[in-house]
Amino acid sequence: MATNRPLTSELDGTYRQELWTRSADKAVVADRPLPTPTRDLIELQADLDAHGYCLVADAISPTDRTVLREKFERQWEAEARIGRGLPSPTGVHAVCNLLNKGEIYQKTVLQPVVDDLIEYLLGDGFLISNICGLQIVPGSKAQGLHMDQFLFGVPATFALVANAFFMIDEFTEENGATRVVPGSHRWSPEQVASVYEGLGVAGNGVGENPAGSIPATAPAGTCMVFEGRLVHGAGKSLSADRTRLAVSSYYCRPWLRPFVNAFLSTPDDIMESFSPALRAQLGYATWRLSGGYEAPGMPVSAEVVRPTDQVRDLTDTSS
Ligand SMILES: O=C(O)CCC(=O)C(=O)O
Repeated sequence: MATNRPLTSELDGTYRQELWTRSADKAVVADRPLPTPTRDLIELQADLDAHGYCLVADAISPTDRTVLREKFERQWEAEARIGRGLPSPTGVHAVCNLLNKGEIYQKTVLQPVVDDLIEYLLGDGFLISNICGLQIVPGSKAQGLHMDQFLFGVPATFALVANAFFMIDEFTEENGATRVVPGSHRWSPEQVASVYEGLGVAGNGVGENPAGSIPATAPAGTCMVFEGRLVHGAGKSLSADRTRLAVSSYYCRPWLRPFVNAFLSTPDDIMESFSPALRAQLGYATWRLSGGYEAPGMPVSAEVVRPTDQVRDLTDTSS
């Protein structure tokens, strides 16, 4: 199981060797079939190596899926009412920073098999970057194809970020299953550049499903883990009445800045309610020689300004 463990090897050079081994692209079996849902870790890792994504079977129970769907929809409506919803150029309903918004989200994303796969991609000490809900609704347009790590602006031949996409509904082409380009994580810089010509996260101007991509279809309850170099994008809704919800748990390497700053975004009482393992994934742990506080020679900040208007669970009517 993945741990945010301190290594004794950080200064003796074994760590550099370990990082290099993790970072180098693995040799892949030619013509490996596209991923199908499984819980076999070796198969899942081989799918990640060959295709840039894998499908973890039976990651969320039907009962939890019902609770998650209902809770997400109420939270989205409540945030929209107070003007805190994320703007979406493609019409998707999105809610950010879900760990603030109900305990069920911890249970959903903290799973040993997912941690193991994220550690396989990003190494130990990985951080939660953002946990959000993404619901494609009738009328949602396709997103432009993109790589998640493109935002860092640094071409890297290894994964900088990774995503665990919990499918709360069955993913079908009709309801807007995520579009993927299998194997694109091993593309050359020239191939990657060609994808970005005229495209972008906001869409390709017409909102149609992009050529060259396939829908990552799978039963409800599956978790699609994919790495930051995989070319992908949200699919277009072709349905008049069906929605598609995913809880996306997005991670980064421990030396990158997460999308959401947990120290500013999580009120103290909620942070204190988290397990030490979860707090470590939110940055309450050192990694190698980084991430501590009051390190020798480091002045303590003179002023700490911590917001108090974070959005919480707006579906909880018990208080
Ligand atoms: O919702 C999806 O299928 C993909 C979303 C995505 O890639 C994004 O928001 O960047």
